[in-house]
Amino acid sequence: MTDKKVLTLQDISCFGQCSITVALPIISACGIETAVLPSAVLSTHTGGFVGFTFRDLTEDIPGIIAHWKKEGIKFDCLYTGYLGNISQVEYAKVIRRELLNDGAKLIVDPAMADNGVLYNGFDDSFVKGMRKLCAQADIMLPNLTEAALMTGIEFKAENHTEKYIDDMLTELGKIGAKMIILKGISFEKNKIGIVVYEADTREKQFYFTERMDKNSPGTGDCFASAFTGALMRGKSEYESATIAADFVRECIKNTIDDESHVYGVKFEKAIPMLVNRCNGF
Ligand code: PXL
Repeated sequence: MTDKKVLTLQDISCFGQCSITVALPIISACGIETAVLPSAVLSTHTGGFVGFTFRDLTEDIPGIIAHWKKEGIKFDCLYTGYLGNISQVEYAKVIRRELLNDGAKLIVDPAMADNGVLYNGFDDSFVKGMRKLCAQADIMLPNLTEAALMTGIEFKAENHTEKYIDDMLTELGKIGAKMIILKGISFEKNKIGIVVYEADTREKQFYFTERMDKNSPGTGDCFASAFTGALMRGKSEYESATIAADFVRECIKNTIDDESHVYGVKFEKAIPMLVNRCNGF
């Protein structure tokens, strides 16, 4: 039997529990081999640290792709996250064409904004480029801030109405991704959730869980990684999204009592739960 292989394109934030440093252990915990294509190297992530280093690795990407091509290396999924430079969208397209097996998935987490604002260093042209990458995706995983930026609809943090979410999904559906998993929906004060939306059929399925009173960088990466791992283990998109949502809730639960731990979530403590869920327990 051949197991699925994932390639993830995102940055290495050397410290800070996000991007590749969470994607590798999480997808591995799901039982799935993961290769990395680092988009940039930063000393830390950009959400709360000052004076971080940043090295854009765009120049290294074509040589890496060419070598893999020569070796006949192929993947069953390309999962993209934080890009070091918007020109990397073109390389994601090349990888999709040349390094993916038939039936492989392109999963795009448009990691560029949260809590109503763009991450440090990103601008409108980055949003436009990310929208183009999302257009190619089988599955895109925006949070509400990213969805608002890509659709031009106003961002609302909470107290959402069904109409607000429906309008957002209709506009997101026009981007071109086959499936949209929109995160950060809140119809009730103590609940937070996601909707899994199929663009063609307009079918939507919601999932809600307990809202935790803590906002941490890296939770989007934990979600996308657990989702990717579960999906590659053969779970449906909806089940994978529920596993990812529960996993993120557990990550935050394991962090909430430590007030000094503000830069990320203790995802390591929630890995046993993720392994169990991937194994069907
Ligand atoms: O977790 C998203 C993320 C990834 N990579 C870098 C970031 C952030 C969020 O701030 O700064 C470098």
